[in-house]
Amino acid sequence: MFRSRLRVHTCKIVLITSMVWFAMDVAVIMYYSDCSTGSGWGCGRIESGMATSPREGRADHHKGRAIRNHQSEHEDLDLSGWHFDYPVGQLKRWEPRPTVPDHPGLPGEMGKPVRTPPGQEVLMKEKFKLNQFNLLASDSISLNRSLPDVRLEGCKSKNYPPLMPTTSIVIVFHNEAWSTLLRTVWSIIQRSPRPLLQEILLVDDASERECIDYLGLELEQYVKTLPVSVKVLRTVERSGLIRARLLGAKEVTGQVITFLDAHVECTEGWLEPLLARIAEDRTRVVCPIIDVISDETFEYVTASDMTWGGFNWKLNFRWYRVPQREMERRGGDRTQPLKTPTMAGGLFAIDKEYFEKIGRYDEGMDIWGGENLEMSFRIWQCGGTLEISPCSHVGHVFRDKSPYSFPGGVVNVVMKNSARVAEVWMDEWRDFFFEMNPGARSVDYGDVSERRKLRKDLKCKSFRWFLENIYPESQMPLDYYYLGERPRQSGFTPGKSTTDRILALRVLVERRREFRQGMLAAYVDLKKLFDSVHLIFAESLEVLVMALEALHEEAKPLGLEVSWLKTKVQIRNVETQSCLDTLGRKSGENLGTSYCHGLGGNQVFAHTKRQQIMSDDNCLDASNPSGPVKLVRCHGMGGNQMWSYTQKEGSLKHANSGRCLQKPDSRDVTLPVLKTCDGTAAQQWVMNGSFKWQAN
Ligand SMILES: *[C@@H]1O[C@H](CO)[C@@H](O)[C@H](O)[C@H]1NC(C)=O
Ligand SMILES: CC(=O)N[C@H]1CO[C@H](CO)[C@@H](O)[C@@H]1O
Ligand SMILES: [Mn+2]
Repeated sequence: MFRSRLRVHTCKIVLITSMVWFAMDVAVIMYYSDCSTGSGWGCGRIESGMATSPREGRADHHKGRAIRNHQSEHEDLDLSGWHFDYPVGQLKRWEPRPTVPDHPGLPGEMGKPVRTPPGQEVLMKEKFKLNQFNLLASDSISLNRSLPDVRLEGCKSKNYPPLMPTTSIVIVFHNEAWSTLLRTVWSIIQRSPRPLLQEILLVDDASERECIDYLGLELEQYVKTLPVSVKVLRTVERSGLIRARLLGAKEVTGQVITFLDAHVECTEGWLEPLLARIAEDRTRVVCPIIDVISDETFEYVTASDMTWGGFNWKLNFRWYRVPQREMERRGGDRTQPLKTPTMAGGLFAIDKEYFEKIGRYDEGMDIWGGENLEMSFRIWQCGGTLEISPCSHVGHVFRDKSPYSFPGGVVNVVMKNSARVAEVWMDEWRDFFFEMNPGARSVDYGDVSERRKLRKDLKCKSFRWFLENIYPESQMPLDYYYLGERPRQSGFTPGKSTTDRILALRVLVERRREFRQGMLAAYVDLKKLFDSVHLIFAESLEVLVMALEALHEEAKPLGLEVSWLKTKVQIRNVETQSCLDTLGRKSGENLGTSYCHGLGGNQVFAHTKRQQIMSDDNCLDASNPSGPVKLVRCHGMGGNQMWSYTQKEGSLKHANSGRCLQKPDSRDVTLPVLKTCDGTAAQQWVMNGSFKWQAN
């Protein structure tokens, strides 16, 4: 009877599991939205500043040279006060482009929204599916449309160097719509000082379907008519953003490479601030502020200049508020360049030689994802500077969903790329990534020896240096109690039941090439009972835990114990034996508890030297002495997020209220509460694992 019930249940679980995988896929794809073009920005936005005035550090040695090399060509120019990191003879004189004229009455002029004409809603929806944006609207807007000048007043009156390097624009596209691609091109042509715009390189990453008609010969014919050199390059097969960009970069003849996405619009004065920073110091990598072009109406909406790039434990790029420290460093001037810890990756300018020197991209990475963090860490750790220029604005069409396919599956590709970032650049902090993403351990991330050698050859600094000097506000705790135990073995752990009818679950996190990489696999070993082994596969930890818990619950009333190998660290209550669990909730929501699954993910917390209890970028936070305890974005300033813990007493004491974290009471069995400390088992929490300061 149990046998058949269990079978039915196993089937149910398998069914639920597949449904949830599907849901997860959809969720993940939506989350990464249109990130296959490298922007990862469904994910947020920024803005920030640029300036030319304060020269810093390295620019100084080149001071004299600029004047000495001064070639006859530029003799009439007064270059005093400017510092160039290029021989002056290689730089070009330039003039700002005239403002693109407004054509009132035409759709979308001045960045205004376009409304779907009545009666065309069905057609609009039909066309929306092709690119995941309102193609009907895009097609109705002039390729030369006018845009508002969104810059801060201080940007409009800035003095840029009279001489600047030339740039080649590299744009990778895949099945892009004609109107968005060509509007990108026209916005560059119309708003970039002509002498500085060496060429535009369009890299077609194996566009398919009906697109091939117009993105093929028609495009090649069209670009020949443009007033600027525009070349179309093509990959032989789908290569992904990283390899396609490398292909483009190889052909660059300008001094600076500017990477852009294929559905952007450059605004007035966008290029000068980027090139000016690089002219002074070629180790600067500069991003514009990425404004938003609505995917529904193509309205141009400015983004905040008060956010910069960060990342969480899962190595997702995230926008966070610029800390006061950085505002002060810039003297409160919002037009000054912002030193950002990481970049979104879609749009940036970099000196071509510097791009080569610091190792271009990691060619071991696939398609898309993680390359922006890899490059950000590399730039900072290897002596460069990564900036956002608040005077440069480029609009980008953000989409809710990606219209692209990802060979190999988006989860696995991103996981693999991120694992490479963690392995090469993050030193001990790699553990946070692997604890949060147990599936990453089983990913075959390939050979990283060349990238490690690059790091060594360039004498790059440690990740600790990066966290201490560039990103002290990071979501990676600088000093922490190490809360994880590496899995020592994957093997079979029998249940504790004394009967010989032991039902055991064996969790293997192993590479299974014949299935999909990065899958978690649970062996449900039923040999003793039924002479069979069942396999449960799950792409995510949440799904796996759900399946295992369902089995566990099923077996309990039958007096059977279910167990599986537990390798990850958690915070367990001594009385209830349950664990603190974020339950996947977001900032502002309550902390929870649940069955200790020992698989990491939502049950991984770090107790830091700053006395925080962190899970990813959230901290346990109690603003009210009677609770509830919430997950709140870590602010790093103590206060409601300070907790003391001693292993001996086992109490988790909230510093501000002096109260202790206690198991949930009957009102809500998943909600831990704050109570007067009494030393009972209900207030004792085991944070097991070999505690040690990660700090020296
Ligand atoms: C854009 O404007 C330029 C200059 O005003 C003009 O030469 C060009 O034909 C226009 N292009 C389109 C596609 O309207
Ligand atoms: C309560 C408990 O499980 N304690 C264990 C924590 O881990 C150490 C080894 O690191 C064991 O010795 C304890 O028994
Ligand atoms: Mn994009």
